[in-house]
Amino acid sequence: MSHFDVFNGDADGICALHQLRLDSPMDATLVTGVKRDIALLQRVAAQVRADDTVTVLDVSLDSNRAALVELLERGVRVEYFDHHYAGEIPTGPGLHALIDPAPDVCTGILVDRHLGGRQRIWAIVAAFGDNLPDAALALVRMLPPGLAPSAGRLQGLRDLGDTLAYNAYGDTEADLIVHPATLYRTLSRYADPFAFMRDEPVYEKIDRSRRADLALAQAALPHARYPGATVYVLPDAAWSRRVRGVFGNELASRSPDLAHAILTPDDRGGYVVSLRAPLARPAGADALCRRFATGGGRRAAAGINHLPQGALPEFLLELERAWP
Ligand SMILES: [Mn+2]
Repeated sequence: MSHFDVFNGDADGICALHQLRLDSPMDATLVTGVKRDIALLQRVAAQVRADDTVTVLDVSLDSNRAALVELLERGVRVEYFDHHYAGEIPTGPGLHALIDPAPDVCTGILVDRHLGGRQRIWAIVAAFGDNLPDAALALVRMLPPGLAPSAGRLQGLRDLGDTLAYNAYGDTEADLIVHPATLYRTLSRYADPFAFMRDEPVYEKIDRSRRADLALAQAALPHARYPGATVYVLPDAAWSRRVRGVFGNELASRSPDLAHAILTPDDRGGYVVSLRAPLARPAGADALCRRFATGGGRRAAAGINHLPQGALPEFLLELERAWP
């Protein structure tokens, strides 16, 4: 009998699993990848046998439905924690699902609920990493008085969440600073997040790369400027693919009245597009991206997985029209 831990490679996925395994250690095969790679369960389905068990964390059930149903039909027991869109949850004795798509919840918080807060410090890191600072602070207030962190240590937990989150950005595993399974294995030796930050060079390594990537992006010149939107086309490089989203966030907070599009070349001669609506009017990004075949996302932040080279003029036109 074997166990499989299947988890999103971002801060939330890693910290959710870390809480579970601090609480009940288990030898497991790790299955993870870049943040965008959410179809993880199908990767493992062929290896799993009927008497095996699987834990799935922080990837949409809807995106893993076929593999999940197949495992359940084979009698595999699956434990599933997630906060993304799930659709209808399969029924059956083999599935234990804790799923809550509320906007102030992340998977680390769901695991915190499941464990009655026994590893709460890591749920706080998860919430910071998933960009839910209010939820993180709510968890901090639930800590016993003696364990409440100082302002400096609180900032440390926030930095740790941001740093773990940054490591999962990229289009393929080759773009990542450290493979998320390696990062998890290193982190898993530490119950204390401050000891991890102090003693593990990998923390400093990711942090340094994040700063260097951002500095390179900040030195880039816009490809186009419109009254209501700015467009960047970053070079075909791993740092571009890592920094795309974080750079978009930074531009948005610097110029809250402008929409921002960040494009990076993809391996099919087109572009991956990350689009942010103006912070001051955070809507319309999803509608614009959905006009293209591989577009989707949320109202404030959306993307196009593959914008063909020939469709770039049309994209720029739509952008100019959406935010005149
Ligand atoms: Mn998450």
